[in-house]
Amino acid sequence: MEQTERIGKGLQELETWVLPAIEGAGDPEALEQIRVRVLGRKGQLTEILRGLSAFPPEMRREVGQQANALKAHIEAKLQERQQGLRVALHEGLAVRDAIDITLPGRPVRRGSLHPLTATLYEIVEIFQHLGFSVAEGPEVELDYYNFEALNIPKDHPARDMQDTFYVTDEVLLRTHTSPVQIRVMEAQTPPVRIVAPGRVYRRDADPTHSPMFHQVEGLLVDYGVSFADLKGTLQAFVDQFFGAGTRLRYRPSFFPFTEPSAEVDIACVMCKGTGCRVCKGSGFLEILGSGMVDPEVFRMVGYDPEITGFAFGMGVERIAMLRYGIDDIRLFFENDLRFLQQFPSL
Ligand code: 2U9
Repeated sequence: MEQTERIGKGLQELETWVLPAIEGAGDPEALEQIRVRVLGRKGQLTEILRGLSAFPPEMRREVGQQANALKAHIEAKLQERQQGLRVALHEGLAVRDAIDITLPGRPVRRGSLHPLTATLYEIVEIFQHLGFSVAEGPEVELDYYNFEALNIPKDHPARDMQDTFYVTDEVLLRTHTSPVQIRVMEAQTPPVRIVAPGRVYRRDADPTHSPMFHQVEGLLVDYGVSFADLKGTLQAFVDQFFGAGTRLRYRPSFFPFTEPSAEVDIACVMCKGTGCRVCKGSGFLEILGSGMVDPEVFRMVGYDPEITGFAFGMGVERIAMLRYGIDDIRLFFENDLRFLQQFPSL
């Protein structure tokens, strides 16, 4: 009897602190703590109910009923309070975190084009205004399109300067964008007026050479095209890109796919031709290669033997380095913001 009285008292005590505590819980976490203290695995009421099982049935009945009733009551109160808190939270949020539409907007930080992308776009756009279309092709190319069709057979010494990354003996990363022009000529008849911009790959790495770099190549094919057309087109390009009246110098050269071939220099952008550190005293800067398309190339794409054309190619990194006075090509690929943010308006 003494024991049941003690339990009854315990239940009363429990009720006197639990119910006000539930009412006073300010948030869902506090409510959960109360639930665990009372109804959890080691909670006060749970312990009481567990203790009852040791009593004989007639003693258990009365206190058991009391305990179970209290349990149901507490559970109902917990649920009620939980619901109340949820509503309060919702209303509180609506007031506290509503967007103040009278505040000024947060400024959006604008990005800018990578200096190489901007340079490439600018070059391409100038040729588009001269009537050239843009053609693109795969960076993973067949040996045939990258070399064979450009008059560079398997044992040709020109391959040494264009060693690349091979996927298989016949599949490689293109060393220039010239295979794009071959693909276009296979697909369409003259006239052809295209520029082929894009990434190219070579086994090369030093301050002025990167294993991956960008080129813009051009090809114009029609009947009666001469070297004078090539010179006029390139003069129009440099007038736009480097400034009106930029002087050009043509030096004889050799490429397996053009004959005759020429390397093209501009009068140094720094000293205008008098000789300085940038042009190493020569007064000129090499900017591109060019030539009349070798008839052998036309023969391989099945063009009329009487057809004529000129082609040229330039390295985008090289041109951007000259223009901005950059002395290390790797700066383009390190993505250091201190470098990139110097070209904010590009
Ligand atoms: C076809 C026929 C001819 C493209 C040409 C060059 C000269 C040239 C270099 C410039 C710097 C490569 O990136 S670089 O090292 N390119 O000198 N490229 S003529 O001639 C072609 C292309 C396609 C069908």
